[in-house]
Amino acid sequence: MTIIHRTCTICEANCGLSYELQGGRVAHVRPDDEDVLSHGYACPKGIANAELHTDPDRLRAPMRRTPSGQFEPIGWDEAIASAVEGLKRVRTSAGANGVATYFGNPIVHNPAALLVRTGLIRAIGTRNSFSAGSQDTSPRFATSYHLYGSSFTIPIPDLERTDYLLCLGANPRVSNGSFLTAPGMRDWLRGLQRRGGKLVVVDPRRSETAVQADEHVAILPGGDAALLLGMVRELLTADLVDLLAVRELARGFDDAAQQVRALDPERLASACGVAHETIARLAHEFASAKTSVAYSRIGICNNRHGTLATWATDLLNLAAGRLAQVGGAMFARPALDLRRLLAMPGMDGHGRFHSRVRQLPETLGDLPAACMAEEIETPGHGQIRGLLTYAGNPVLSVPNGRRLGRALADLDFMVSIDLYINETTRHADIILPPASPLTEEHMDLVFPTVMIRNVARVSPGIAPKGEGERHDWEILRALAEGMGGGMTGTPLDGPLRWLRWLGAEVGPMGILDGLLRTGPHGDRFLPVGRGLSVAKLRKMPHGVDLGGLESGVKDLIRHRDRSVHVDAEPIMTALREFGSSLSEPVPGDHLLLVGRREILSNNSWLHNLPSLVNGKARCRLRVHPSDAQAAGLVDGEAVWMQSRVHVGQVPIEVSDEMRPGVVSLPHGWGHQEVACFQRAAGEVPGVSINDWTDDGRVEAVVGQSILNGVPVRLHRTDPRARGCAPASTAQPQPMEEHR
Ligand SMILES: Nc1nc2c(c(=O)[nH]1)N[C@H]1C(S)=C(S)[C@@H](COP(=O)(O)OP(=O)(O)OC[C@H]3O[C@@H](n4cnc5c(=O)[nH]c(N)nc54)[C@H](O)[C@@H]3O)O[C@H]1N2
Ligand SMILES: Nc1nc2c(c(=O)[nH]1)N[C@H]1C(S)=C(S)[C@@H](COP(=O)(O)OP(=O)(O)OC[C@H]3O[C@@H](n4cnc5c(=O)[nH]c(N)nc54)[C@H](O)[C@@H]3O)O[C@H]1N2
Ligand code: SF4
Ligand SMILES: [Mo]
Repeated sequence: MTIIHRTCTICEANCGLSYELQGGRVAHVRPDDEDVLSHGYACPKGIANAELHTDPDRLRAPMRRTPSGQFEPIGWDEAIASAVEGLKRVRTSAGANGVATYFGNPIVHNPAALLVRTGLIRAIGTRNSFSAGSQDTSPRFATSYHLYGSSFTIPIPDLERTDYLLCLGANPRVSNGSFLTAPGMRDWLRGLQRRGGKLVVVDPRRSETAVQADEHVAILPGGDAALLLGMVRELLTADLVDLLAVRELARGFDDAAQQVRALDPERLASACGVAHETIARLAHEFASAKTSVAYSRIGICNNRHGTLATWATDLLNLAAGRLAQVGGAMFARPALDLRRLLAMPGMDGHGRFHSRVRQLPETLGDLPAACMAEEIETPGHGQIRGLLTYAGNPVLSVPNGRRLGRALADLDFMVSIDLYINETTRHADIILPPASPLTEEHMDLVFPTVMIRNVARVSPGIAPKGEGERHDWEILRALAEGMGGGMTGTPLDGPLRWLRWLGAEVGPMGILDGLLRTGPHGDRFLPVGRGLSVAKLRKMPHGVDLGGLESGVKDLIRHRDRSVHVDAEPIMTALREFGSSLSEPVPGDHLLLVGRREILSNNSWLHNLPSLVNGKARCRLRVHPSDAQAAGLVDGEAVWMQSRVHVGQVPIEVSDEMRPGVVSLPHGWGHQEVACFQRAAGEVPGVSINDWTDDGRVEAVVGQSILNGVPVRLHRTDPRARGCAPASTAQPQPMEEHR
């Protein structure tokens, strides 16, 4: 029996797992008790990694789509050549922007692929690059970019020491934390409470985290900017702002403060559906706790005021003197720092170019995915006619996914790099499947920037990849080279070419090794000393702990004056517009749809692993009893839900955990169309929430998809029979329209 310790790369918690191998087969997967980060925590998805490794429906060979919509296996050389030929053909006929790329969530868990991604996009030469960011983190990136000068300078709550955690739009008990890598969230939160601290959860649903909390504030979806700015306003009017801390750290606070003071507190209260007295009390508690921190995530980002609310989270921390302080919002200083790569020319930024049809801005080089369908459908120079997707499923993950699915079917050429035939990749002409992710050596690159402690780990593959199989990065590199480019598309390409010429092949691990060794804990290539290298980490199977979070942020700020720029223009504009929107009446004749996550799912995948989908079907719309009664609905019944872009049926679950007027549905379901390719998922298909979400309306600063707070109506019978049909192809609306 062999035991191999390896980081789980499914979600952001990055838990350490132990794989017990017998005769080359995985006999058991357990949490690694000695892992320096997770100390014996893992969830059922981590344990199910072994099922992913052996899933017979996971693709083992490249596939070509046949005219009948089925797939046939082909050889690697032919597959890569056809992919390159197809992409080049579109580039010749439609121009470089005619070839789009979409990189899905799992790339952030694969540092080698992430390093090669830029090289491929630059080799294609397209500006039409899309990702999961606009359904996830773009508001956080843009806020950090404007405040601190780097998209990845991301404040995280000091869970280890804080006395007061205000958690908004996140459900870490289920998600295990997002932009907050701290495995074993239940224990972190219990630790806070045991110290006598307070956990306040702001969520329109009494989530699993809210159940554990000391106080649950059932906010109106989309109301967080109003709540947070209301709290900052209270600090200003009650003279509770830590002016010393603000002057020391920031620039432009007074201008922002002036605007916040001018907001009407009663209007703020009605915009978030939380009483003014509660907002004021929360502000006083926040300021008077020994230490405190506000933390916000997805529920806030994927919202009509996503960037403004994310900025307001940081503003509250700053105003109360909690930014970069112990027990407050702190910053990681990892041994291997992604921010050094982002600092290379052309990598980081926001608003440097815009989409063709709707003029939506890029963030970190990617355009908002809400405009993918219209960029494919709208004729003209730069129209998308070819697409490469990597580890993504935008048909289920972006708003109005059905419309995108129809658009994909109309492309001239599409290639996908994925483990499965899913709702998106089924439209590809060629699918290139990587070897099982468990066969690749892994080193944490993205998540150390948001880790609760600074740790460094290198994990081996649990088995060699099969004969002729390729890792993701090898596939991406082959495509980048085929399209005439280099490996990384950064200034690193020059030295790499030199080394290759000298006979030394440097792959992604070599680049990471170089970054590690020249970083703050690196060995600087010296033969003796305590410094780190990949070779040394390979001998530390549970990783190394380099200490907890340290206070201060100036060393991480990339603005020349080393201060936090509170008054960045795009956000000040959003603040002014928000102020004027407060006088508009809050429409009230519909329900608001929000999303949720479940412990056994990870976005749209893992639904083909039997251990994660057995039991009761989980894709149900939760409805408050009063709303169910008003619509004449009973528990378990299938209801017709109508939004601006879609009408369809979904089973309901009546639950008083919902704020009245708000309904909730998990995302990532809707597998009917791939039932023959993913047999277990096909048994419990569910429906996709993103059939109902609207690509026509986006958030104002970054063009974020609005996936929470989507207006819907519930009907007992098909409303189309009565002539109330949504626009079948919704026309996009200008950004300003939906404030
Ligand atoms: N088990 C599991 N874990 C996961 C994932 C998964 O799919 N399953 N996905 C991973 C990924 S990719 C990510 S990005 C993270 C996300 O992790 P989190 O950011 O923690 O996201 P969610 O668990 O979706 O929790 C969002 C919460 O916001 C609430 N909400 C909705 N609208 C609003 C609003 O307007 N205001 C407020 N205050 N709250 C609102 C929802 O009710 C929900 O409880 O999770 C990661 N971890
Ligand atoms: N309504 C609503 N929509 C949402 C969200 C929400 O909260 N509500 N959340 C959004 C968020 S935060 C995210 S991150 C997105 C996620 O959405 P996407 O990033 O579009 O896709 P995923 O559902 O994560 O699907 C990942 C795909 O990658 C494949 N894959 C997994 N591992 C690997 C690998 O190692 N290599 C390769 N080549 N392929 C791999 C899987 O087979 C799967 O097909 O969804 C977003 N959509
Ligand atoms: S919480 Fe589960 S899925 Fe996420 S890293 Fe840990 S074991 Fe893996
Ligand atoms: Mo995500």
